[in-house]
Amino acid sequence: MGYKVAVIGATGNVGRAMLQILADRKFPADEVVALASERSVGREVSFGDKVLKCKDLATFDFKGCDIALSSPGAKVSALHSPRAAAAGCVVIDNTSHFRMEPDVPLVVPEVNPEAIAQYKKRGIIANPNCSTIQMVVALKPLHKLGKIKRVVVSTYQSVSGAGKEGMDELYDQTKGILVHDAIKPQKFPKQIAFNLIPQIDVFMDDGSTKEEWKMVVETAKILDPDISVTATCVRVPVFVSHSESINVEFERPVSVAEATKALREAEGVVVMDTREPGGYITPLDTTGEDPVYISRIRKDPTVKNGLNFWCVADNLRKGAALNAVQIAEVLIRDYLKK
Ligand code: 11C
Repeated sequence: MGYKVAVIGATGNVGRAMLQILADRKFPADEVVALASERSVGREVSFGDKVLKCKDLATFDFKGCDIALSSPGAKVSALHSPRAAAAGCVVIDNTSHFRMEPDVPLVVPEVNPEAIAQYKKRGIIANPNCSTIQMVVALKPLHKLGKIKRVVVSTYQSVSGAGKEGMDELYDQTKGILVHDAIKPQKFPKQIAFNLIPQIDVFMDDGSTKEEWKMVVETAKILDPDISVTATCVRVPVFVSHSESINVEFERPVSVAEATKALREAEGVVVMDTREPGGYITPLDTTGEDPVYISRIRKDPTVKNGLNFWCVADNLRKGAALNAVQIAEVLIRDYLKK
């Protein structure tokens, strides 16, 4: 007997990727239900070679559902994830709403799979922010190697992180500018086509943005609260995949060779680093791919034990949908056996 799985927010960028990944990885589901807001009821979404018609999230009864993969937006999740959990369905929630609640585990399976056990407290497991996920997958093997003290990260985040509207805005603005028909920014605070924007999410009191704050506090919760993280998050005119320039300071010296070996051997990581033109990863190369890719590993001679590297991953897959499905796979393997 297989599982009954609900995908909440099934028409969004991440919801559609969740359905595709469940099908691709042959998740042992007897039934998959696509749920969306009232206005999308009846809309068709693909699940492998099948087509599912979206049902209304607001009236859906989660009784009998084993797992929900939820990516509908933070406010909707705040309402429906606890409702699903109360009906006995374990929710893997991709929104920011529950991530920092102490009794909700925040999980990246390659980094802290043991935290999944805490799902019993609330029936909810939080999926981290995309820019955090790819960074901690890369940091984990390095932290094991030389105990990381401090991380300085700058991100180059694709517009798909802002949903389908973000992708439409980049496409329409680019086309509009090329035909001399300027299209005003709506989703983003400034023009994104042929530009970049040093703001993702709202501003916090200290001048950082909420996206930057998420990278700091989520890394502490998932990996190690003793690592200091400082982040600058930037939106770039790329459709899919987030890139990050990461500077790491270790407690002890770590050579480029040691770091490269540890990264090559790490689960979920691919190193592509030949130090010649084109011998590195770019966002276009990783779109539709599962691993976190690492390039440009080199010494930072300006601090005592420093290394720099470049990290790229598909934000809709490892940064969201794939990570959620991987959590579900651990959940059924270790906790919800049938
Ligand atoms: C972006 N990282 O690229 C954001 C999207 O907290 O789940 C994901 C927001 C979140 O805009």
